[in-house]
Amino acid sequence: MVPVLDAVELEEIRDDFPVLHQQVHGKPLVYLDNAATSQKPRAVIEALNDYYQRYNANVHRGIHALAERATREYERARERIARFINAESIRSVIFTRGTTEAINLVAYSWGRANLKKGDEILTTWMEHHSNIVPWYQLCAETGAVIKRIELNPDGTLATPVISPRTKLVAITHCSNVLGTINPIRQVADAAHKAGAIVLVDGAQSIPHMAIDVQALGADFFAFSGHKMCGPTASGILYGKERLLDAMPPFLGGGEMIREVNGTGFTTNDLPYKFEAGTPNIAEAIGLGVAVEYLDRIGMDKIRQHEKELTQYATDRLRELVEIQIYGPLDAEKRGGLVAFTFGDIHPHDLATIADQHGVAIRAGHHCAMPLHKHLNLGATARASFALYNTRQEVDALIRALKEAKKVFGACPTARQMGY
Ligand code: 7TS
Repeated sequence: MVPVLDAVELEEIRDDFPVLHQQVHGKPLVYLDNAATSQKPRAVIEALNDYYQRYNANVHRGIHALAERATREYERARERIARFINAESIRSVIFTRGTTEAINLVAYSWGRANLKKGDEILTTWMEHHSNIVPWYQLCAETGAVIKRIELNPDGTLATPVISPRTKLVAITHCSNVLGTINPIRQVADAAHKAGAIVLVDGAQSIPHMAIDVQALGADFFAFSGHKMCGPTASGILYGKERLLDAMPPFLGGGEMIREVNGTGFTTNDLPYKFEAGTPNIAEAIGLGVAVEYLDRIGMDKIRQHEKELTQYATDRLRELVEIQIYGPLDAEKRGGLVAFTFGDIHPHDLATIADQHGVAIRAGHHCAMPLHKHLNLGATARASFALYNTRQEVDALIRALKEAKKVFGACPTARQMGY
């Protein structure tokens, strides 16, 4: 099969990412920790520099030239992002610091206004803590309860059981451990039929595939800029206007008000109602540039490349005796990441040996402790891909794992040592 990105195209993409061209412990860097954060292309780094060097000013306040330019670029980023996700309107696109803040916004604002004792929040076992803890906090305050959609043995989602008490379905689009891509449209249709709304955690999907929030049927869609080639502390909450309009503000302060008098305030229009205080201006502009960069390459191409790479990685990993991969084995059903354990070698030891070979992977519970407990696992190792990764890099990971086996194979196993 001819790869979707040939060697020349891939090399051109890699050239856009300055950080990739370095040695770590005397070996070429192989960065396979993209689910934690992706690297940034030069265009994004330059956009940050450009803002600070040429037009640093606050937005939506000044009428001087710099302030007007900053406001124009900030709002242009919002427009680009709105188009990128096919948002209802630019009013439905709110800048946040990332997925965590976006989900907390919904939990505090929509949640406290709409949930009461006995209401149910339906979620899954494969959520990141940022799509669990805000709901636990909300339940503790309101008396609402959490229910979960079960997992199939292959790591895919079982059919959701939505009760008349379900008010919200909070679900990840793509698991950061199992890699599973969830059937959001089906879940949303079932939820809407039962009168519930759907919040989608898109942190691990939007960097890797084309997203159309309306086609998905998402009422809210949260994501982080830093996992999709954008700056840290950039992110978006997309919400249906109808819902956002009815919600009280999350944070109070400048920008989110229309008028303040001696006794109270009235709120600003969307999206500003939810953007209190000076926002992360440079980061928002940088996210707009990241989106433009991804768009230029094409999200369908990126998805295809990562699918090929994930299938290659899964197949190569499975050549290793004692490897256990979590989640669906078919790359069609998973995003660009593979979590695994390798015999009795502790995942932290695997990550340490890999690092010595220049290969960056993550080990631990990946902020998904309930999932690991549900699967009876302490920790997993995880390789996660981005548009710039190559098959040669997967080969480097496999070599590092074989080395780990040599080092730890002869030692008492982790289990024998009691951890
Ligand atoms: N949701 C999912 C599915 C995630 O994978 C993450 C971060 C978040 C939410 C939180 O994103 P933040 O930008 O607000 O922090 N996941 C990971 C990870 O898998 N390894 O490091 C961070």
